[in-house]
Amino acid sequence: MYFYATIGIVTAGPSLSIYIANVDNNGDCLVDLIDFGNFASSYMSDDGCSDYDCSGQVTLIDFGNFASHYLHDCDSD
Ligand SMILES: [Ca+2]
Ligand SMILES: [Ca+2]
Repeated sequence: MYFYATIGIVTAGPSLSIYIANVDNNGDCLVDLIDFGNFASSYMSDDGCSDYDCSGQVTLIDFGNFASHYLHDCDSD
């Protein structure tokens, strides 16, 4: 099965897999210590789910992005 993703006017695909980098990586609508544990386990790896700036590696910059959303929920801006 192939997937397509449309963001604004850009359509990407087909792709066999899609990585969505989201600081709420367990999808419970709260960025908390559980998400930090998941982030920390991928630190300095190439895990696309924690590579928020799409640099190819999970670094301190990605941690900064994570930290700026810590304790945000689905209603946060
Ligand atoms: Ca979460
Ligand atoms: Ca990165």
